[in-house]
Order: sequence, then structure tokens, then C-alpha cells
Amino acid sequence: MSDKNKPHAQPPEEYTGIEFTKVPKTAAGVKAVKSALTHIKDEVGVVKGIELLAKLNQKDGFDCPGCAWPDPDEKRAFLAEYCENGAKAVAEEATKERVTPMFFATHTVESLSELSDYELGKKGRITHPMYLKEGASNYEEISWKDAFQLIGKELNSLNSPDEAIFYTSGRTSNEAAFLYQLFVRQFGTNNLPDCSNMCHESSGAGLSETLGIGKGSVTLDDFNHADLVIVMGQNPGTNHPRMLSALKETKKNGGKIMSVNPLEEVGLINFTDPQNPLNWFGDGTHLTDLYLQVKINGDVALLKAIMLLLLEEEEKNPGTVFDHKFIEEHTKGYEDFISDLKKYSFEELVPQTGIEEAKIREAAQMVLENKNIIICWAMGLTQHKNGVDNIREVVNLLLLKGSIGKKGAGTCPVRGHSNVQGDRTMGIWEKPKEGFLANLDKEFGFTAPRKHGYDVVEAIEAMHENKAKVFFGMGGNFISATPDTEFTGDALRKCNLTVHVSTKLNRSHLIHGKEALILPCIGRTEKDMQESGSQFVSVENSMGVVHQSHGDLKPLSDQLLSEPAIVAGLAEATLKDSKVEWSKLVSNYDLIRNKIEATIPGFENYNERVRIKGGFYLPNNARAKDFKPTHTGKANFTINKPSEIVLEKDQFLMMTIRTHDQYNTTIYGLDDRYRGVLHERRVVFMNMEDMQEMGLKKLDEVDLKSHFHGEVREAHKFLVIPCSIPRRCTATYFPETNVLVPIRSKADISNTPTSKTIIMTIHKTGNNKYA
Ligand SMILES: Nc1nc2c(c(=O)[nH]1)N[C@H]1C(S)=C(S)[C@@H](COP(=O)(O)OP(=O)(O)OC[C@H]3O[C@@H](n4cnc5c(=O)[nH]c(N)nc54)[C@H](O)[C@@H]3O)O[C@H]1N2
Ligand SMILES: Nc1nc2c(c(=O)[nH]1)N[C@H]1C(S)=C(S)[C@@H](COP(=O)(O)OP(=O)(O)OC[C@H]3O[C@@H](n4cnc5c(=O)[nH]c(N)nc54)[C@H](O)[C@@H]3O)O[C@H]1N2
Ligand SMILES: [Mo]
Repeated sequence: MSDKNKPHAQPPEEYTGIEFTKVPKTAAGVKAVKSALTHIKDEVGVVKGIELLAKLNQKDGFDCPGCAWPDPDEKRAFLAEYCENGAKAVAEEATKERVTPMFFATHTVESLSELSDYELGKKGRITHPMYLKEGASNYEEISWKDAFQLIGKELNSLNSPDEAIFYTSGRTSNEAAFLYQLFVRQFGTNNLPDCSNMCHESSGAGLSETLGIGKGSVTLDDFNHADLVIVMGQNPGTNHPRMLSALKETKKNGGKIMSVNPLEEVGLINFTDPQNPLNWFGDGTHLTDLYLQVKINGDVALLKAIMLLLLEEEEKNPGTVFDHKFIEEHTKGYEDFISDLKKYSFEELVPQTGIEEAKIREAAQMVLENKNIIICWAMGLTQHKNGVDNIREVVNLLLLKGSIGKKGAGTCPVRGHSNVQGDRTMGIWEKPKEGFLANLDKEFGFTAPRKHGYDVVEAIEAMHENKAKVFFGMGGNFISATPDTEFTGDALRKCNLTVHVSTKLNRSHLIHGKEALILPCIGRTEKDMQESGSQFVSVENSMGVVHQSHGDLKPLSDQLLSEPAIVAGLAEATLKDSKVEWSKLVSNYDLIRNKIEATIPGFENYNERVRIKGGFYLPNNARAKDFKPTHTGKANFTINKPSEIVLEKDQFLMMTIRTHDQYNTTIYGLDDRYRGVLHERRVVFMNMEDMQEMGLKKLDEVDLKSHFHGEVREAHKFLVIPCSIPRRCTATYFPETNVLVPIRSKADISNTPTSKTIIMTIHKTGNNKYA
């Protein structure tokens, strides 16, 4: 990191002092309860903490700001519909710590950038709107009115509305998201990139083309009826812990679980239900029946190898393996798919997967024997150059088995942010559909722009090329979440104005345009008081259930506004002839919901149905076995290619993953308990034989370099840790290694950064630092 790039876009390249712990035999259990309560006690205090947890994910409480995993439709345990990491997410938001105007007066932006993301987050909640003048070294307090006027003036001085970018992270409620996109489109642009562009965009693209809906098809109840659940490229023990309860039910009902992952993630192997104290001290429920240690990006090869074995069996005993009735009635492209599949040879595919042949045969046998199959996946499938191919190949397998649109079967892309799916439903998308825009035009009396806007990667490039000059972030932490940290840092620094609506201090506040603003908002846990009284918001979970979230805590400062109120303030200061009654809509969120009902299908009687405890399901054509919305009117088989990456002799593939102690760029703590590493994030996990070949020992110090079409990027100071991972595969933590993700390295079609396939080399700089 060079000094010229101050304030620093990257976290400091410093060690924090590594320690090791035994990798636990089981996920969750008493340690998880203890860890959750420790975070709550330290950040929030015991009394308020217990009060908060009692409301978390209850039908009259607030939605967990952790992940998008659904709550049970019926029974919900008292004081228990949360997980260790959900409790940490709540502790993080409800913290006692404050970032006040005095704090900013005594800390320059540059000095704050010397801190790690962990240290920044621990400074606490932001209490007042803050402004960084051109050339100033410190943020200072500003009134809301002045802040809105400043933004409005800057937006209106642009040559075109397309010179502004409006980013959204996935915590924003339906109500806020709907108003936000409405404001942005009335302002005149579709530049609405969101975190989804870096997350499940490949799922949306692959599923829309094949099944006619970008969302998953299963409900939580399907896990009770599945014969086989395949979990690919996902680490639920850390990122969706409540999913383990669903998998436990699958097992209880006689179903099987297969997991496909370069790492044997603890949470997928064994699970001790933290909601049942009687079981806390045992070894838990054994979850995974078959673990396939696939090479990074070996999934299409694996799926093809399995499908070739199925085809062999099908040809021997026609009609016994594939669901021909389903295929004939509901699909297109079967013959082409089969003739393409026959071009591959099983023997050639096996080495591309990194898995022993016998295990692949076992996997095929499991698929063959079972009719109702669910496939779950997350970032391990989406963040690759062929991320969309990964998803389409998953669909091919499910179509062969007729495993879509029936009980116990279907697609299950497990979403990340708690309302990322709802934000997209509300129109947060740079490529909106004509029908949606036409509805906006009709309801609000303006003409929404038709030209598609920038996604995340295109937005960064546009700022870098001076084509975009204002960056507005509704939540999130753009600089730390996006690829190519130094490039993105330069892009943001070129802006005239950068604005962030945030709850907590993060690095994006420090890598700023000529001027910068921080607009502090209330969080999920807090009471949202408007003119007509206390408001609730609504969110959509990973399975398309829309339900309420009602915060209860007193907001930490009287200077905070809700996200809808911020959008209204912004719209009134910016738009000259809007027919929308912004302040009125915000006075009572029922009025916003009426507008949503009027423009978005599936929200009939929204205000009534959202008041039913537990909420309501949105329509889902794939769930109903109706594939009319695809371009052929049927579910489509597709032709996909295995990974085409060829590594040179000294090169490795690197996946950038999450520790057990972070929420994306929010670093709760420095431990990764389930992988046995404590108090250090600058580590690179390697295969032992690769280490021996390179003369590397545990804890040797290395630099990492990524390679992309002749471009080289560097990240310094990492400690080598041996682990069980396929040859030539490595793992590091993001955001530290985002500096290595090239801006132009992205998935075909979905444009998602390839955060799970970085071609890199490892360079030894020192010996056993801590030995
Ligand atoms: N506590 C907590 N919860 C979270 C988050 C968090 O940061 N912390 N983040 C939220 C968000 S936004 C999201 S999107 C989700 C993310 O949830 P995950 O996708 O589970 O998160 P990652 O850590 O990115 O893990 C990806 C997994 O894929 C595996 N993998 C990597 N490459 C491949 C591959 O090529 N093939 C296969 N088969 N596997 C591969 C990795 O070993 C890892 O187990 O979690 C959400 N929930
Ligand atoms: N290398 C690499 N990069 C990745 C990934 C990866 O696996 N590898 N994963 C990608 C994925 S899946 C995702 S989703 C993105 C995440 O990208 P983002 O969504 O942009 O990042 P987060 O870290 O979730 O955002 C955290 C910030 O949100 C703010 N915040 C929290 N709650 C609220 C709220 O209620 N309202 C508002 N306004 N602000 C709030 C806080 O200030 C906090 O600092 O990162 C992506 N980046
Ligand atoms: Mo995500």
C-alpha cells in the first residue's frame, strides 16, 4: 500500500497475533450460545440484551438483520428463533458505543483510515449527520436540511442524471427501497447497482432463463419432505445457522444430505441444536451423508460426471432414472442437452473435479435412488466466471429428476442480506422490466427512464472514467465490499460528492469524493416514529415470504431519520415538479404500501396481509410448475461448459470467504472458531502437499499476487496455514484480499466479480513468524 493513497482504501497490512484452537466436532451447541451472549453482554448490556433477543424473529418482533433464511411458518420457539451470528448482528447494531460529532472533531479522516475494519466498526453508532468539506481533514456536524440541499444542488448541477450512482445494500426495507427507486427514476436514471450484483446475480440470471423466476422455488416445509438435499458452495454453519435446523428435520424424516465444497465446513458435518439445551453437550446430529471435496470451480464438471452416470443407467433401464413425464410436459431442450452431455467422457471429467471416482459414483447413486431433491447454494457457485453456468447446470440436474414444483424438491439459492430479495422485488435493479416501469409511469404521472443503468462493476468503471460524479450509498460499505480495492478507491476519490446512509462507521466514509456526507439512520431494532405514530416495515426472506419487522428500542439519538424519511427529504430537495407527496407517504407507511400494491404484482391487499402474523407468500411460478414466463414458455435445459481455467505451474486458485466472526465487511471479532484459527485474519489456507512442494511451513510469511491478463496485483503479509483443501486451491478472507480481485474479472452474463476464482501466486518473504 503506497502512502500516496491516503486515506487508505485497504485495511492495514498488520498482524494481530495468531492463535489456534481445536476445530470443533460440531457446529452451534453451547459454545455458540456462550459466544452470542458474550457479544450481547459486551456491546449492549445484559438487561437490554435479553429484551432484544426475546423480540428477535418473533411474529410481533423485528426481523434479524443477519441473513435471509426464513422463520418457521408455524411454531416459533420463545427466545430462540435466532442463532449465534444473528445475536452478534443485533449486538453490533444495538451497541452502547457512539460516534459523535466530538469523535469526528478529534479524529481526522486520514487517521481513521489507519484503523482496521474491525476497529472502525467497534467505534459504535453514528449519532448525527456529518459533512466533510472540500479539502477538510475532519467531518463536522451539518443539519439535515443543509445536507439534503447540498445533495440536491449537486445532483441538479450534473450534465445528466446518469452521472449519479445510487447503490443499495440488502438491509433496506421494502418501504424504503420502493421510495428510493421511485426517487432515483424520477430524478432520471436507472443507475441502481446493489449488493446483489456481487452476490446472487448469477442465480437470478441462471434461474430466470431456465425457470422463469430469479428466485428459489422451495419453501421451508419442503425440507421436511426432501429425500436428498445437496448443499453446494455454501457454509451454512456460519452464514445461515438456522438452516441447520431445517437440515436436521430432513435427516429426522429419513432424508439424506450431500455437501459439495472445497472445505469440509464443520457446520455441514455435525450440528448441535442451540435451541435444545438438553443436546448442548453431545456430538450433535450428523448432517452430511456424503461429502465431496470439489476443486474450486469444479462444480460443472462434477454435475456433468454425475449426469453421465445417470444417463448410463437410464439407457440401461429406460424410464427408471429420469422423470420423462415431467420432461415432456414441462421442458424444452432435452435432446440437445443429452447430445451435448454425450460429448463428455466420465474419465476426463473426474480429474477436473478433484474428487475420487468412487465418491462421484456414490453421489450418482444417491441422486438415482431419490426422487425429491433440493439443491441449495450460495457464493461458492455464483462468484465465478462461469457462475451462471453453475446455476443452469444445477437446474439441468433437477429437471432430469423432475425435481421442481413438487413437495420436497426444488431450487434453493440461499440469499445473503436479510432483505436483498425484497429490494429487487421493489425495483432496486439497474435493468428494470418494461412492465414495472410502465406501472410506475401510470401511478406516479412521470416517464421513468428506459435506458439500463450501471451495475456495481460498471458503476466503479464509470466513476473511474469521470462519467459518474456523485455516489450515493443506501447502506452497505462499498469500498470494502467491492473488488479491486485500490482501483475502486481511485474511482470514489474522483467523485464530486460521496454520500452514505449508514448506521455505523465504516471505510466507505473515509474514501471520499471532493465533498462527503454521512447520513445516520435508525436500524432494525429501533422504534420508527412518524406523524401517524410508530411504524413497522416489511421484508421478504429467501423463500418469498413477506412479513413485518417492528423495532422496539428507543433510537440512540434524536438526530436519526428512518431510511424512508431520508429518501423523502432528498426527493423534496432535488425534484422540482414531482407529483409524489413524499412527506405524506412517510407520515404513514401504509400509504407507501398502497403504492407498492398499485405497481407490483403479488402485493394485493398488502396492508391487510402483512398484518397477518408470519406474513404472506409471494406468487412463485416455478413452485407452481408453471414455466410460461421463460422465453420458450417451458423450463429450459441449457448447455454449459466446465471451468476453462488453466493454471501455470506456480499458480493457485484462491477463493475469498467469510470467517465465523464477520458479517461481510462488518468484523465482529478476529476469530474463525470453526476453522480453528483465532485472532488473525491475514492468513492463507493451503494444501499440505502444495506447501511441501513450495518449501513452505505452517506460519511462514508470504505475499500474494493475483494475475489477470498480464496485470499483477499484490497483497502483503499473510501467514500460511495448512488445511484439508484440494491441490492448487487456497482460501483467504475478504475484505482483506479484495485488493487482488481484478475489476475486469467477472462472471459472464451476470457481471458478478469472480471473488471465488482468483488466479494467484504465493511468495515467501519470511520464516515462521510466530513459531
Ligand atoms: N454470519 C454471517 N452471515 C452471513 C454473512 C456473513 O458475512 N456473516 N453474509 C451474508 C451474505 S450477504 C451472503 S451472500 C451469505 C454468504 O454465504 P456463503 O456463500 O456460505 O459465504 P462464503 O463465506 O462466501 O462461503 C462460500 C462457501 O463456498 C465454498 N466454495 C468456494 N468456492 C467454491 C466452489 O468453486 N465450489 C463449491 N462447491 N464451493 C465453493 C467455500 O468453501 C465456502 O464454504 O451469507 C449471509 N449471511
Ligand atoms: N472478495 C469478496 N468480496 C465480496 C464477497 C465475497 O464473498 N468475497 N461477497 C459479496 C457479497 S455476497 C455481498 S452481499 C457484498 C456486501 O456488500 P455491502 O452490503 O455493501 O456490505 P456490508 O458489509 O453488508 O455493509 C455493512 C454496512 O452497512 C451499514 N448498515 C448496517 N445496517 C444498516 C441499516 O439498517 N441501514 C443502513 N442504511 N445501513 C446499515 C453499516 O454502516 C455497515 O458498515 O459484498 C460482496 N463482496
Ligand atoms: Mo451477499
